[in-house]
Amino acid sequence: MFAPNKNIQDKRIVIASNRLPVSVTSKNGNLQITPSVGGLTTALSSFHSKKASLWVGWPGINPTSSQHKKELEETLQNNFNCLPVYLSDSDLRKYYYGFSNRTLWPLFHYFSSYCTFDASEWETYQKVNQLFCRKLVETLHPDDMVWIHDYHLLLLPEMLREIMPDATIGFFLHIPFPSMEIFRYLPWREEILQGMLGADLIGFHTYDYTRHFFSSALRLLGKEQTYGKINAGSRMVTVETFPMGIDAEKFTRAVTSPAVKKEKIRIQESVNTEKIILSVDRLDFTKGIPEHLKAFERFLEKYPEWQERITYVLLCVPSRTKVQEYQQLKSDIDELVGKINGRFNVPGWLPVLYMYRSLPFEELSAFYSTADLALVTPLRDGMNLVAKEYLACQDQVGKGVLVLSETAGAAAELSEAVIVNPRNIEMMAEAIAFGLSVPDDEKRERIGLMAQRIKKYNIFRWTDDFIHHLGRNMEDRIQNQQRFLMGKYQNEIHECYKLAGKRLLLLDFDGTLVTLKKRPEQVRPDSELIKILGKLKADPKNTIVIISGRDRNYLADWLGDTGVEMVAEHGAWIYKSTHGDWYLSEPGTTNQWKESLYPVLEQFSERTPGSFIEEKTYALAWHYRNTDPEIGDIRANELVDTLRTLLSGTHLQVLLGNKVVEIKPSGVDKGKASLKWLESSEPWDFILAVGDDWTDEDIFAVLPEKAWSIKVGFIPFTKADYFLKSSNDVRSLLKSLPST
Ligand code: ADQ
Repeated sequence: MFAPNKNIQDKRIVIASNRLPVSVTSKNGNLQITPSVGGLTTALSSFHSKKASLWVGWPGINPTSSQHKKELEETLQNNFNCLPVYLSDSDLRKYYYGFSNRTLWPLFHYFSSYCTFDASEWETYQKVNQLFCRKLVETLHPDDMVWIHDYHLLLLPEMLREIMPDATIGFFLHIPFPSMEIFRYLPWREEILQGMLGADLIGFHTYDYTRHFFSSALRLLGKEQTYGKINAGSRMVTVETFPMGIDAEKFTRAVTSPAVKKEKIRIQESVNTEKIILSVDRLDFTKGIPEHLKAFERFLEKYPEWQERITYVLLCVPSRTKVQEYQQLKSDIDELVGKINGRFNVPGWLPVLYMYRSLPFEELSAFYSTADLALVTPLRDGMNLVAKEYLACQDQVGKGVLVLSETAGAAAELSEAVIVNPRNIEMMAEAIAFGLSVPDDEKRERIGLMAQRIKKYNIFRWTDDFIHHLGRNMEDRIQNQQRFLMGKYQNEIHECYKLAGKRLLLLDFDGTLVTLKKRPEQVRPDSELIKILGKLKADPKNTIVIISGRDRNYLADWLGDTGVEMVAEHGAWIYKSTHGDWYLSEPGTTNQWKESLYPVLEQFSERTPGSFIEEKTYALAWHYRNTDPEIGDIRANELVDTLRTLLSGTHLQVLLGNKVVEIKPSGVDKGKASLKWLESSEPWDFILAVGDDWTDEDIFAVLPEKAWSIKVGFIPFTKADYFLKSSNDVRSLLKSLPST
């Protein structure tokens, strides 16, 4: 199915988003096609037109006859490389206006009081995601890369993965991913997270959104991240930050074009004040438009010397006009504009010039390059491309100032802007006054630095970066899949086992032969395991060694009768049948130190509910599996740091295992313990080592090349050559080893 060596650049990229980059309407039976407005389509259209990708989405219209459908589909395919997904009025009402824009949009922007949670809208949301899934399945070639966009299609990655397990799927969220405390309000939060985790690569605009996603995955699904990757069974999902860029050159070039120059003259003639302030927004409650207006009003009030010398141009593009809250917002804005213009009524001066429509590119660029100050102060915004478009147009002009909201994703990159709290009207009014007073040199410097940055990390770098990461993840996935001990490897291992005269099986216990439980004492070997070990041991060619971090009394009690050999406390104690009793691997090991270190662990236990201390003969272990997962990890790292400082220069070492911090004598580990068998005079011709924990890596590290090493659970950062998914699979493997 895969062609891993095919150059990633050559692959077809299939984009899926709610809207196509063009909107279709019909007038007197004729199709009318206009570019869709919005951050996602504006930015991605540049990429789509340069790389011949296919775009799947809603065209804005449903065909009325088969002739109409044919004409529509041919036009979209031939002229725009687009493939339509048709949505009925009821789908649109419940999936688009409903679940997407009355549940997810407000929730993800921290407007939880605006949210509705309606089960039938959720059902339609699932149904529409299925519609997209079917369309993709019909269309995809095995070599394609699928790139799914935004909050309308959060379930699509997993739906597609179920039908096409080998597909290469990327997902990018254009809006914020909220903090776990907000996200958890969603009744279908687990389903949404699972849906996203169907992708190979998940991208967010800022590191904060990425962090929030990790936190939700951990707390709501119990899925930990390791080096930015989340384990999704037999795949790793990479989660990364990709701050979206724009086609900066296109805007910069436009400023000097005759069409834009002409527009600028027209603007300067119609707005005949000394300075212009500009805002450009989709009309949406997240954009903080009433707050912009109130800040401008306050500015005029506090700095009356600017009256009659300045105009605030407020450009709003209509959006979601069928949603009642948006209609209300529109009338609030109309009223505020009327109030401000009425209040400062002077013949010949209009303080606020309000335009409620979508502007053609040239006119928009002309406004950007004319404005002395851009007021980009959304209450919450995934990124905000307007800020970047303004900077690209000011690059040549260099006279502008950007006032930017701290809650826009763009603020993470544009620190030279005048950063404000968008709910603090007084602060914004001051920022306007400050912005207008900045000396020209400083303006040029600030704009120059930011413009440089957005030119470098533009929309093409952004898409390349995303696609490159997706390709890398795909190659890793193919390689890792080949490491799962299935099919031909199972046969091979059986064959080697059968032919061998002397076999050594080094097996970890917890997490490898038995599944992990909340507390160590809840785990006991069951009769099946005893039977498996007994059968293996009965073969005289076999030596079975259980290598565990457990106390030796537990092991002796549980496994003593099976005749297996044992290593306890990560290698401190050894039990060999030839020796007949337990002995210390490092004679002279002491344990008086436990007395002085116990209080340190006790302090951490008191501060971390759910954690507890386990005392072994030559080790102390602090378990934190049952703590709040984030606090547990933080405290474990703190404890490791504290102990490393305390123990430097002593004969003790600290070990961070699977939800356990352990102190034990240095010179003792599972690897060194394994050498007691590996380096014996026995002519081993079959060696198998299986483990799930970081401490088992020490065993893998000392194995000879011919050994079979198996990691239980899918964590690619391992020295083991193969993977098995669970302790059940380990048992199946052991049971399947042929009798000789
Ligand atoms: P949007 O919420 O749509 O995008 P934004 O990033 O600001 O927000 O993009 C708006 C786009 O619409 C800009 O390209 C702008 O030029 C255009 N636009 C606005 N008003 C216009 C007008 N009157 N006429 C013509 N064009 C107009 C979502 C997220 C953002 C994120 C983007 C991209 O909400 O946070 O930055 O996706 O990921």
